[in-house]
Amino acid sequence: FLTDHSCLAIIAARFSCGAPRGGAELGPGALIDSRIFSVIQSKGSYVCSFDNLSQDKSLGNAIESSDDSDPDVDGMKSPRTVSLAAKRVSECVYAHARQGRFVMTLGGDHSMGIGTLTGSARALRERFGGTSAELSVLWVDAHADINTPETSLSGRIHGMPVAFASGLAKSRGKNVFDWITETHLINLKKFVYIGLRDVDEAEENLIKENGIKAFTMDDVRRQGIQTIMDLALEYLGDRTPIHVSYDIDSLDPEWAPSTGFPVTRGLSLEEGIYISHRLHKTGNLIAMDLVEINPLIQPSKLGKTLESAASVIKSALGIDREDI
Ligand code: B3U
Ligand code: MN
Ligand code: MN
Repeated sequence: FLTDHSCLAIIAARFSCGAPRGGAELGPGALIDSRIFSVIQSKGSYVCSFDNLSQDKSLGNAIESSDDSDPDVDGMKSPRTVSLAAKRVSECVYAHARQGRFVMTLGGDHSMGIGTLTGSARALRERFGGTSAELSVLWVDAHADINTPETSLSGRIHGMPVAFASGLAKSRGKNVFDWITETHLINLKKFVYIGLRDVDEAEENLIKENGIKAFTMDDVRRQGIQTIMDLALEYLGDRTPIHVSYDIDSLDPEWAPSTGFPVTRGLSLEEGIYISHRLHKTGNLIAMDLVEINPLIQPSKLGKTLESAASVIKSALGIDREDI
């Protein structure tokens, strides 16, 4: 898909407004400070560019979400703040992807997935037109993140990105997410989950009703990650650009403790790396998100979490551990 793999656009999405507590906005800085991207530039012969996006203080943040400046809309917490942040991410991803660059977005909470997926989908529509190269999405996560404002029990938008990016969710009140138009939307028929193990009942219904392909952790344990990747890639087809949205909580807390919603029985680091490796081998990977690292949670184990994230990122870029 003519992605210029020598140009790597790194977007630091320093936001936590979609999550119930702060800290995730510090994830991108921690990853960048770990110098992983120096290794990537030297070993992978990539030229990296950096964009920094951060929360607009005037709109408040997750901690002050009941703040008068951004009252709830349809039960959503911090709706305007999240919408504005996601819109900025969307425009930034779009601008790079439109030029054929590989886009790597570092989070930040997963509500930014609204921005990354819509930015990728729009850029591809413009570059290739129609449905000829419609975006495929692999969502690697313990959670399904497909609540709508109506089904969400928390009102937190990091549990809703799949619904907004696919058009399942529409903000009826106050037109908060009105910037999302047809051209931004992903197709749920070209969407696969891997790693699910903490899914709300309403989310399970949405997955069934919409016929979404989902491989849970039980599936991974039963069939093995190799078979799961065979099935996932076969389902998406071999002539399709792929965007992977990688929530670090897909990994077992043993490997990624510094995250807001750790869930036991997750992927081993080896399995997480294997997913990335297989995606790289397709030659069709055009964008990656690595989200939900929270340096304020289990700070003594942040180093381990960052190392795991770096391994997953490097294998997606074709830099294997033997190379380093
Ligand atoms: N499904 C729950 C919990 C949750 C989803 N994603 C995260 N937590 N990280 C919700 O709030 O929608
Ligand atoms: Mn997530
Ligand atoms: Mn998650």
